[in-house]
Amino acid sequence: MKVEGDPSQPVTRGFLCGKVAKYLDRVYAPDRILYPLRRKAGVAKGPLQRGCEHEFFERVSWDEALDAIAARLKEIGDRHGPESILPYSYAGTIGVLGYGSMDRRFFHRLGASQLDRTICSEAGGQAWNLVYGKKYGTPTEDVRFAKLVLAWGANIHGNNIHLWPFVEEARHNGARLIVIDPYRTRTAAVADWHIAIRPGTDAALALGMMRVILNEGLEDRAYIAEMTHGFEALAERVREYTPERVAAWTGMTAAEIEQLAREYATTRPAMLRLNYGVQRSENGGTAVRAIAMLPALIGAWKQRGGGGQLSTSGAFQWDKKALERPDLALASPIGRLARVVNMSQLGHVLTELGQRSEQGNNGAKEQDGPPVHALFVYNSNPGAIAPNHNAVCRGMARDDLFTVVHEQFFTDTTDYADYILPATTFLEQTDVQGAYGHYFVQLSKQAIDPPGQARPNVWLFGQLAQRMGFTEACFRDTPEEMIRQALAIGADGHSKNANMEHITFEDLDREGHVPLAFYSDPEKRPFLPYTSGALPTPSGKIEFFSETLVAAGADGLPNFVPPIESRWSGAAKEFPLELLSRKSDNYMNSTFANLPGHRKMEARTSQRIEMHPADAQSRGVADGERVRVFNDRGSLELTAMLNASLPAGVVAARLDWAKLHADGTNINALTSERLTDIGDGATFYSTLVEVAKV
Ligand SMILES: Nc1nc2c(c(=O)[nH]1)N[C@H]1C(S)=C(S)[C@@H](COP(=O)(O)OP(=O)(O)OC[C@H]3O[C@@H](n4cnc5c(=O)[nH]c(N)nc54)[C@H](O)[C@@H]3O)O[C@H]1N2
Ligand SMILES: Nc1nc2c(c(=O)[nH]1)N[C@H]1C(S)=C(S)[C@@H](COP(=O)(O)OP(=O)(O)OC[C@H]3O[C@@H](n4cnc5c(=O)[nH]c(N)nc54)[C@H](O)[C@@H]3O)O[C@H]1N2
Ligand SMILES: [Mo]
Repeated sequence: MKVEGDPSQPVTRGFLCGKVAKYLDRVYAPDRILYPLRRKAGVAKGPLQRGCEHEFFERVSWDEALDAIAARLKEIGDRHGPESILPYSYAGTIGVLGYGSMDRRFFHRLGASQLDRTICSEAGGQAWNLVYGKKYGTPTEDVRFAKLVLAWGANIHGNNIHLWPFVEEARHNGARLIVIDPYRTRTAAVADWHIAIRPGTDAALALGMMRVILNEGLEDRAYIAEMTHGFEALAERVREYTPERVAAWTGMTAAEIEQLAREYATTRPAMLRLNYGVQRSENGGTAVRAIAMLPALIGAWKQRGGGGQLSTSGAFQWDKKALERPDLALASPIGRLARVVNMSQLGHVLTELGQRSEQGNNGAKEQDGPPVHALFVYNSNPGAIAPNHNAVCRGMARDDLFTVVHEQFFTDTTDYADYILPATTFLEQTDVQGAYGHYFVQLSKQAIDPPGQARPNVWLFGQLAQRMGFTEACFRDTPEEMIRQALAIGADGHSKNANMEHITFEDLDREGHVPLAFYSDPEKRPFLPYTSGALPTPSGKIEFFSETLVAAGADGLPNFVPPIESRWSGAAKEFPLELLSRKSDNYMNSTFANLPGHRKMEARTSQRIEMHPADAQSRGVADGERVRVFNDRGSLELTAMLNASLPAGVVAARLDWAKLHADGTNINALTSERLTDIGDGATFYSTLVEVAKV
């Protein structure tokens, strides 16, 4: 058996990233969980030695597990109110059904708390939508026509390999690649120009670039007049951002800022690849908003291959109502939609919620209501990926917390489970897929039988609904019926979703991938987003100024505010180093980290703390020495690795499983639950630490 790319897919073109090329190692891994398991009586929750987890659990049948879990959830709901039950899921699978369908129906009907899924992209996504109304972007295939590719907080080579061949083709035809990233990624290392900006200062740079562009008359007046709103106010604001001031924040020189602005504004087509790196920062929403305005200011959207891409996901309008059935909340014991709990504050939620009523950081929504008594985890590994790891573990270790984890492996999270249920991989289930880097709807058909008794998410939540006595017919829908619902297939056999009206289930079944309507013939009808018509913003235009933000009590224009956890704050006296707690090149967040082949590929940087030589020297640390990295949230030991390409004062490390570290913790022991300025997202890249020799 073999896993291969589909050569007829116009974006992925038959090749796989290094991680997924070895996917069968994962499917057939000897440590895969194959049967439902129950924690043995008397075994305390907490880290279990890797490879020995089985000893602490006993095998049960699916029937026993489902009956017991349903009974426990019922009891907890009756005693504490159903909002004391918290689902926790993210991107284990991003198939439309597997990500959010039967599970949402189940939890709505139950009256369980709703989860605000903010761990990845909310700050950037909401910021982009404030400017453009919807997340469309330059088609990935068109990047080959660009003459300038500006990768801003975007590790294309490491995280987004399917864009890379188009960047290479553009460069072959004379394009320049500029990378703005504090870390010298694989992308930055091969770029024509790597700007190692200081973390969290991107809004200042974008505003500084705008000032240069306007001072030198490089803006596109006709495009601005036709397509944008609030230009005069923005022009006034950017006057404050002189190259000298911006240089002091970003660590660039004034001349570099001017050069970047000129090069960006005078090269056509100019393509901005803005990924989610910038927005994992306290002021990341504002930064993305400011950066997203650049292509509008210079009219870059008008040229094929110019413009920008944060995500193409706005083009996929699934029938979420039919999939998730929020109306079922009315039939729940609370008779309304339940409170919303922010996933990026899981530590706080499990340890403090309901104990004392506290305003979230940054004035975020108050998450009042009962304490959480049941945690239901699927599609996620919060024991590794959630910020403030120590608080998360303290919470999950509570013996009055009932925890179910639907997983493929014994992870940092299953060590805290009362029940572990075996989950399928994407090869073992059928689903429909959208995308965030292309414009094709795809069907992923089950390719193999699930090993052991592994079962898909849709099956699990349908079964649990039966055991809870939920009689609604939707809990018995099959995956194919649910795919038809996602597509809103009407009586004529065609989808009723925007951009999908031409699609039938049968087409999709036959073709595997079908382009969205506006992308049916890109050679004859290239897709140029945001170049005509009304946009779904309040003004119908691209918004430089946002009345929506003003109404919410915020600044209608972007401005630069240094993060609290940055070199400019008082806290930097005690913890002076800015930490980038980055992803691994060879894992998907925490996925794949347990596989020996993937670990080997990651070995060079694994469990290292990369430091500028000056920062190491002033602490008496030499390359290869063990150091303690700490702040007031946590501490872990790592091996120092000197890296002169980092800005001084910035250190970098990578995400790994806590239980695969010698001291049983990971880099998220240091990250905070403070939320982003827009979207209440996680701030993995605004973290202050200190480093000391062990
Ligand atoms: N190999 C691999 N690929 C992945 C993933 C993975 O874990 N591994 N994860 C997937 C997921 S879930 C996502 S969301 C995407 C994300 O894809 P990207 O958005 O590319 O993700 P990040 O690596 O978080 O951030 C990109 C870069 O931003 C830089 N950065 C950090 N702080 C700042 C800052 O303040 N300013 C600027 N300009 N840059 C900053 C980081 O050093 C990093 O190199 O990747 C996906 N692809
Ligand atoms: N320090 C730091 N932390 C980060 C990040 C960072 O850059 N730095 N990145 C953040 C980002 S961008 C993201 S998106 C999050 C990701 O956080 P998560 O979405 O939790 O991502 P993974 O680590 O991939 O864990 C997914 C889990 O789901 C399981 N799984 C896969 N498929 C299925 C399925 O079909 N059913 C079930 N039940 N389970 C399944 C996998 O085995 C895996 O353990 O992490 C965030 N955390
Ligand atoms: Mo993500």
